Amino acid sequence: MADVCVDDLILRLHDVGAVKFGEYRLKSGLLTPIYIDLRALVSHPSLMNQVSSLLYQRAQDEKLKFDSVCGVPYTALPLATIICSRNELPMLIRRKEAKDYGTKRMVEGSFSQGDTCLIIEDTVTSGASILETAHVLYKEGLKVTDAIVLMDREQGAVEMLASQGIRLHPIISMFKLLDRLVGTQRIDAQTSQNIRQFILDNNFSSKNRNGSDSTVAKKQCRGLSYGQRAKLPAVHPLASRLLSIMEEKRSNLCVSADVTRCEELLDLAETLGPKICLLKTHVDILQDFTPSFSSALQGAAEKHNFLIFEDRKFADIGNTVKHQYEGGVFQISSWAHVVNAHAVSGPGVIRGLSAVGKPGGRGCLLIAQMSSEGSLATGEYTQAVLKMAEEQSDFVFGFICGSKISDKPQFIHMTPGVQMQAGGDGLGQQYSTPQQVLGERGSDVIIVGRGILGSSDRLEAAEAYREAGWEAYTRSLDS
Ligand code: 5BU
Repeated sequence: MADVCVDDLILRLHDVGAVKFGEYRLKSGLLTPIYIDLRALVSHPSLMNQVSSLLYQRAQDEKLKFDSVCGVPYTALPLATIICSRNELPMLIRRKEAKDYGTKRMVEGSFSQGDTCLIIEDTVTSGASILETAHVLYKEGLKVTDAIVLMDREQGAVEMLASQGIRLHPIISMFKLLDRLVGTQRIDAQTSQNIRQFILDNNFSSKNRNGSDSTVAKKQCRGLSYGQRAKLPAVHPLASRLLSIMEEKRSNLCVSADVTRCEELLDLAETLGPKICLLKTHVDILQDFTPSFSSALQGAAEKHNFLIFEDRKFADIGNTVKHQYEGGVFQISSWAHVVNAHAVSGPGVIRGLSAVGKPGGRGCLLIAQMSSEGSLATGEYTQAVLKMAEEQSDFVFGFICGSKISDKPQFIHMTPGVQMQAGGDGLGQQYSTPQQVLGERGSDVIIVGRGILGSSDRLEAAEAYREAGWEAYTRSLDS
């Protein structure tokens, strides 16, 4: 009976345009031959009822025990509402916008500590959005053991969630959907075959992560959360640490602490520390640098769990940058987790820096593009930088760039020139918004200086950027 209902549902979904074939470019830039968009369901009440019944039926068939139901925002929210209303079950709402995060509740509805919550989702690719909702529920003391999803794209979500202790129960799987549509002559066998190949080539599950030539490492990193990327086999240990911090603190914000006094910089580290994953310095603009400043900064980084990035932009021959990195007044390698370099002098610059930094677990970003108007770091130069990074990925773990330039999820992309409004500063700096940088151009980290430093309430401004950055990232995850 359930199978008949599913067969019928597949055709109805196709009828209302919720399953589309062609070439669709996801926000990540990846071209997909099939696009599932269940947002349109709300315009079809009888379909909404049919889907909700099937989801709830599945919970009963599996004899799932739960105290409440939570739909992953937004598309699954009305489905969870119908299920709860019809069956008189308590519902929980996960807030997506945490306006006053930390003071406002992230989960609405009443529950007791230790209650089990069943998650409902409309469609899954990697499973990242289910996991994210589960994490919000865990933080409130709830348990999540099962999730039911209408449409599983069969790209590894079942395995990924199982590895996190969550059983995923799909109603429709991608291959079943294709079979049904071929069987009813709605699509031809070749289209189906192309999609199957695409799905097999783009599987995010950990069972495929078996080294540097794993499928996942070859593919786009969108769809993988920061936390998942932190666990990839090919990831640099420092990148792994940074990605874990980003996941844990829900922050992809790097503050550019461009101030000229040590006290003010330490004050920034102390105040903004909880909001950021990285703090970026220009140590050579400090008027009163002393070695005790760098110890104090390391203390703040330890306390608030962020990494220190000295934006030194090394650009000389290998032998010279070795001295500049390790010695002189600043002894950068002793306190900065991350530095960056221009690749203009060739790969020797990385070898020189690596000789100093690698033994201590430090890492380097290559400047592949710049935010300033008229920058020469474009086109072939950017491609050459990418190649150089790939050749020395035991020390280089990412890029300074305007948009994502590498599909390898182990590389972290960081973008300066970010403010809430696009524009410029009159001296060549060009600003984009967090949504443009993270949502549309696929970068991972926003670097913000004057957007925060120029505010009368720097903490409030940092929180606004953190929130905007996190929103842009979560929205792009399953797109
Ligand atoms: P702003 O105040 O948000 O414009 O500061 C940007 C910071 O990032 C500043 O420290 C620059 O030196 C740094 N930066 C940049 O703006 N653009 C680049 O391409 C690179 C670094 Br590389």
